[in-house]
Amino acid sequence: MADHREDLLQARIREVLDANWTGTHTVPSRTLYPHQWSWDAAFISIGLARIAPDRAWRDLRSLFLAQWPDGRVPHIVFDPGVAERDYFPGPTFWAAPARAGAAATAGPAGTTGPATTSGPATTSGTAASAPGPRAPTAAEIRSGSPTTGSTGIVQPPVHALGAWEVYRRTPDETGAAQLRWLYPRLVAQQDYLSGARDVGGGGLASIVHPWESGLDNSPAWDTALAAVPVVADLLRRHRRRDNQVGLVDHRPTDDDYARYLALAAAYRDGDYQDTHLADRHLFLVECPAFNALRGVAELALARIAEVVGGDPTGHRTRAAAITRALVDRLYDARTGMFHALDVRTGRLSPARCVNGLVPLVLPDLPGRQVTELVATLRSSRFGLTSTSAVPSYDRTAADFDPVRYWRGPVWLNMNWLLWRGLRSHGRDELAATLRGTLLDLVRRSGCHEYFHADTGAGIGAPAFSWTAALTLDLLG
Ligand code: 9YW
Repeated sequence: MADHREDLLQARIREVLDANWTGTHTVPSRTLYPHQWSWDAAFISIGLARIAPDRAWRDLRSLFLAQWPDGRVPHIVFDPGVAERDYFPGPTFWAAPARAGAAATAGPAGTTGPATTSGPATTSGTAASAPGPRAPTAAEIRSGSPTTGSTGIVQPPVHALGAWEVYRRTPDETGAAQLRWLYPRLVAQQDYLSGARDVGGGGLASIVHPWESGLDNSPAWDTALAAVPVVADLLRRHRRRDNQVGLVDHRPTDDDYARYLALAAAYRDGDYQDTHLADRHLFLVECPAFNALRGVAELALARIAEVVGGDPTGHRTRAAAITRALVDRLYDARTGMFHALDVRTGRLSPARCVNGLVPLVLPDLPGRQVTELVATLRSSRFGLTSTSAVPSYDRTAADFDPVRYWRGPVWLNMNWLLWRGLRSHGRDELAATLRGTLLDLVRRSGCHEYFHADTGAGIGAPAFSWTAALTLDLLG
């Protein structure tokens, strides 16, 4: 019986991943998201590793072919075959790579000097000084993406973990060759985030837009976002598409959306440069999940470096520094969890959101924080039980909304990260409970984008790639 149920689930998952495969990459959803998204590609590769590693590598490679000379990996790579009207804001709004030219001449990770030189595209020189593979030159990185339209913002760097997971499942020569190609590019991605994006100067990367967190309308951004004026005219000039395809009640509000457009336009109009951001940009936030995933990426890079002949020690040292900075800057002992820091005001957001639990995924998180995060996970605020997965926001908050995107619903990627975190800290029983709850949810409601936080009903896009891929990984 159990086997039959698992077969059915596996078949459904394969259908979703096959239907969303374009031949070069996987889209998150045919209906809502017709291009390639950055952190989606990483999560998807982790599932594909189990059924089609060749596709997993191609997904990661097609994303990194659009990497910018300064090392940033764009949050969306636009498919030139998709009509502009099918996704907003599309290539015309972002105006990259035309605008990217200026960011490129600022040099790798915000250093000065032309990007056309043959110097390494890293600031730490990790890859360049290591005896193994050399970093790609800025020109080489750029040569991959001259015609590809992309956005100019980033998403959480889950890709090194993805690459490592794919290799771990198929540790053959093909996999090693893929790692050799990816490694310097992954290092350049990390260097961009730890260099140009350390706006607060404390060792954590700032996001310049809520979209960079991947948790678009999370309450974690509410206080920082309040500083961004709502320019209604922007919404009149640009028609939203997301709430025509998805339900209005589930999507970010118009006010939030107007702020998103204003922030994206301001960053674009500054040619995507990261210099003097503190003086001119209205949204600069250190997200606990984004930074925890930077740490996880360094640990994955240490494993990859062992295969490709890089320097694992440097990566481990950097991972430890990120964990320390997270605890020092973003942990609040009064709430027993991490919070987003508004770099402009120096204040932690009061909202208790799922991104504040994600640092559990760091294996070197100190015992005190682990114990307190686990207690928070089990408290009525997040209510992890055998019938209830972890919602995206505090269930007891007055503005908790079980259907509105990142303001309440259950998301599979966040729960998958927590599942990994619980296991890495020896909380096997709770990890098994969470796994069982997630598998039941997907069996019952399908591979939806997110799930109603009270009823578990599937909502958002119905055939969503990362839900399918990560469920495959949970199945083992
Ligand atoms: C958007 C694609 C993306 C995810 C984000 C999620 C949503 C909306 O969908 O963003 O239009 O970009 O919030 O995490 O990458 O699945």
